[in-house]
Amino acid sequence: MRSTAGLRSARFIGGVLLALGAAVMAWAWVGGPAAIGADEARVDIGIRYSAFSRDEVTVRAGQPLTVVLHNGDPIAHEWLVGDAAFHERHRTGTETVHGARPNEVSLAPGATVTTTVTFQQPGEYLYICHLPGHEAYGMVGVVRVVDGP
Ligand SMILES: [Cu+2]
Repeated sequence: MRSTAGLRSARFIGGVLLALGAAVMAWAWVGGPAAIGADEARVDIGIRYSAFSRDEVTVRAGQPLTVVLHNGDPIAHEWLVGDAAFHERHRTGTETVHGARPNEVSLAPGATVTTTVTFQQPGEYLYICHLPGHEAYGMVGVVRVVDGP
């Protein structure tokens, strides 16, 4: 009967919409801020076409932030996070390879590096790739550190 078919089709469309809603919620969860309130926050930051996959992360002061960096480009990049004075030093710096400090990461082509940084003071700390031209191209993001619990 035609009305039954119509009802089935309405149910089917409802099911599709529910699935879409769930997918959007899952996406929003993955793309949302780092889990504030957890003992440790963890985020993935990919690099593709000289761009960070996310340009904002929020954590609480004193909360360790683990960052999994994946360089999907065939060229090297950096992930250097700190305050304004830190970036001024690195803009004119001569250090070519980083890795000894958790807030300074060098990424070879295709490399995945995991680092953990903890900010004790609330504020905004930029992360930038300081290889020549990359900052101007837009390889900049920010860690927003909010007051602890
Ligand atoms: Cu870069």
